[in-house]
Amino acid sequence: MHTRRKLPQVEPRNNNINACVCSKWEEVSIMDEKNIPIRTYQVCNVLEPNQNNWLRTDWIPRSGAQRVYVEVKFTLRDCNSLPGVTGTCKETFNLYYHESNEDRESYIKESSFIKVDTVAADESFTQVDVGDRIMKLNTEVRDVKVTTRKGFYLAFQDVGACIALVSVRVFYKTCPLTIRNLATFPDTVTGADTSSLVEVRGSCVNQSEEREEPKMYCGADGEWLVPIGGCLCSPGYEEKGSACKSCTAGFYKAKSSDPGCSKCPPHSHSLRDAATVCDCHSGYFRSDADPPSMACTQPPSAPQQLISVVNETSVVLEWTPPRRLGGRSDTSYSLECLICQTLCLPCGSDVLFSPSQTGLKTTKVVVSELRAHTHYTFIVHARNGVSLASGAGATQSVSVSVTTNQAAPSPVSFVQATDVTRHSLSLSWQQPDRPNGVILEYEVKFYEKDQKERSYRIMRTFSQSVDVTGLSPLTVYVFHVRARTAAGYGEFSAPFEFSTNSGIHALTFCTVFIISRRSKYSKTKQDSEEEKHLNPGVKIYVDPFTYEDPDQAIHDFAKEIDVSSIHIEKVIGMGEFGEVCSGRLRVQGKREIYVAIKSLKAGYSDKQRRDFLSEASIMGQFDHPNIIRLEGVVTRCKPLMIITEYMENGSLDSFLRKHDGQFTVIQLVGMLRGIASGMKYLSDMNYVHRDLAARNILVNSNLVCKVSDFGLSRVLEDDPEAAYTTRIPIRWTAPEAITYRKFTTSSDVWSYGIVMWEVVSYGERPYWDMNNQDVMKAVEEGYRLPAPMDCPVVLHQLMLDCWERERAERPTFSQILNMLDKLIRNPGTLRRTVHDRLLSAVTLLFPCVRRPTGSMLESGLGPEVCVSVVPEVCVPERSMCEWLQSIGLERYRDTLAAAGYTSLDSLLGITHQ
Ligand code: ACK
Repeated sequence: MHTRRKLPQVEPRNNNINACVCSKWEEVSIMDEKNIPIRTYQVCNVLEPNQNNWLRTDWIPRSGAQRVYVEVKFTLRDCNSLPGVTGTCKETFNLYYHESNEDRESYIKESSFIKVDTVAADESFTQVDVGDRIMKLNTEVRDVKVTTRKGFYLAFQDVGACIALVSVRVFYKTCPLTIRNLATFPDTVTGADTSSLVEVRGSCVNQSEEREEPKMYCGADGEWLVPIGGCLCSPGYEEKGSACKSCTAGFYKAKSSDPGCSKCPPHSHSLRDAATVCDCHSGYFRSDADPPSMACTQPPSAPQQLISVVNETSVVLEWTPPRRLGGRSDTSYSLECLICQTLCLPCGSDVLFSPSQTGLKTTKVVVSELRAHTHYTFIVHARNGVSLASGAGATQSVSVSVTTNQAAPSPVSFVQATDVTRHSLSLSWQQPDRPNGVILEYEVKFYEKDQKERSYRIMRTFSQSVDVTGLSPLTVYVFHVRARTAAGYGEFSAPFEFSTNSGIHALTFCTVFIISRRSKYSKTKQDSEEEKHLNPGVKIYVDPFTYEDPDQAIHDFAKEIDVSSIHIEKVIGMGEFGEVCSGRLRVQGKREIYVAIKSLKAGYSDKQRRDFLSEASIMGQFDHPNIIRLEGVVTRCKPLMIITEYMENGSLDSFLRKHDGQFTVIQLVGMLRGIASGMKYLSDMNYVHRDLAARNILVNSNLVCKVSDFGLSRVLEDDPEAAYTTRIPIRWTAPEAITYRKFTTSSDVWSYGIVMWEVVSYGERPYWDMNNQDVMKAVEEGYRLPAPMDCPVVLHQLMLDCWERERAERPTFSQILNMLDKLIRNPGTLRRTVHDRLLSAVTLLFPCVRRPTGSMLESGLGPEVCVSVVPEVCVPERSMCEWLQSIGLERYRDTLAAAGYTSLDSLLGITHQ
């Protein structure tokens, strides 16, 4: 759609169109077809040749137009209808123009005009038409480019026609004002050429903004061509018609590119028009990252069901997501770690959180590198995108307090050698970075580099240095050091290599013998365990708890048995972790054997699994006829099982009780010998049993006794309170092990003495029904179990030796074994019992003595007469005391006194009955 702009209309009037002075144009009034008078310019000099009549308009301002259109309405007389005009009559006229800035040019030369066109009539009229008053009006339009001056003149040249100019209309074209794509395009004058396009930039309508520069081309014919770019209604406004109208209350528009106003999302509202965002209802929030189209949300409630599992110095924390997530899905958790003594302070940066401490998407974190045996509080915070939003308040959290366990020390990281000679060197090292408790001792393992680890030596020391002797000259040794706390051994250090010196300069030897006879057993130093392992190739027990992965230990030391090869027959008892059954095991290629099957009851914890399997990891390292043999384990299916050889007679204590008095002394000593042999093997392996008791010895059909039950060693170490709980076998345990947990082979020797007593007394309970406190007190004060009935003197003496207060004074298992072997070889030595000795002594002096009975029972020291009492200073009944001392039976002084025998005279009443 285009518009035609009129230039000042050129009516054929004298005041604005003028004929030249010589011109024959005349202004004439005529009637049109409807009989309305109109003014015209006419010329009709058809009879005269060479006509040149000019009619010129006034100056027409261009008004910005570049191409003007001239519409001429005229009538023209048909030459043929005029008689006698042949040759002179014309039926056309010429249209000229002349551009000029001058609006009042009075005379313009003909030659200054430029011809636009020769205009011919479509229709001409005749005399008839005139008579009929038919006006054959022609309309011709011509366009002309006018670009150089402010205005122009038009001129009509008649060259001999009969014309009447009825009207001349001069106009230009514009593309009209329009709105397209929310951009306003102004009324635009078309271009100068018929083919030219005028590029027009639109301007965005009110409350809108440019999406892309709005442009449109205005064609020469006044028509707009396809619009380019456009505008979008601003935020808060939407397009209606060709305008932008504001969003009403309850609606919003956030971005100009949004299609229109939208209803406020849940938990939000807009009270005013033109809202670009809806405000959240009270208690609801929107994070910076939330789009305005998202519902307003809330922070999450606290995480739930926080549980902690402590594993040495690591804690696994697990929780369930908050009950209310606040309408969001971006809940994350962060962990606060506090170390709590009197005050709770933030944990140090050395604590590790896996996968991380903050920004957690999972509900489980493993916190490691904590201090051993320390109280910690962990707070788990739940957050989401609006937790920090203004006014959202503090995050919701849940907390748990835990105490870490004891843990093995970290590895020793630095070892150095000084004072290196050809046969020795001094090794020193630094305490581990994380001792995780009091370091009880260090273990040094070393071997000749060439030997690799085929044979090695072990030394133990309480200090951070040790003198290593007995080395070969000019030899490279590899050293590893590890520390031990109550929680066990840490890992060995990395290897440190040191070489001994050459022997060339070592010409002088100085040997010093220090002979110190500490006791009859002190020739072998009980604690100098280094000496035990000087022999290359001696196998050393490996504590499975030093393995980071307990399953690795079990695979290193125990064979996995296919459950299908086990045939369970019956339940034979209840163990600490579950039922014990008997059954048969048939391994391919081997004969079927009877086995005992210990199983781990369902619902066990990780720790219980570890403790249960640790027994197999320990047992699997042993291979001795007096140690219960491990056949294998079942760990790949449930229940977990430990399969051992079957011992037909079950545990020794109940077996002896069942067969009270039925064995010869030699048979009993044979049993004791077996146990001593098993214990010697264990001590050679550096294994401390800690729970040696008749109930933990199993007996097979050949009366062979085997040491079993390797579960306690760890239990005691794990439980710092063990000494004060019922778990510690007080009656069997050496005083130093009870009081300061000094468990050694020497404390096992003490327990062995108790086992001897149990064996000889056919399963009697040590210290009978005395309570543990009284037992500890009595032992501390020097009381020792008396010889059981018919106890060979030598055996009771051996028991007493095992119960020496000073552990270094106790015999070694090797010595015990030698002694028992000697006794077996010389059974005569076993004949003399403690009672015989007492009675014979009394009888020697007093031929008719009476044996004390009832009064002993009443004394509360036991049912038997052979109560052993550590000698004290004999004061009141000197002669009696001296006499007992002289016959080596001074320990019976109190027993005799309690029974009323305080003087030698009173002994005269004792008889054999
Ligand atoms: O005294 P018992 O018959 O001997 O009852 C206990 C019970 O299982 C719980 O420990 C018996 N027991 C344990 N290991 C074996 C085994 N290897 N052979 C036979 N009986 C066993 C033990």
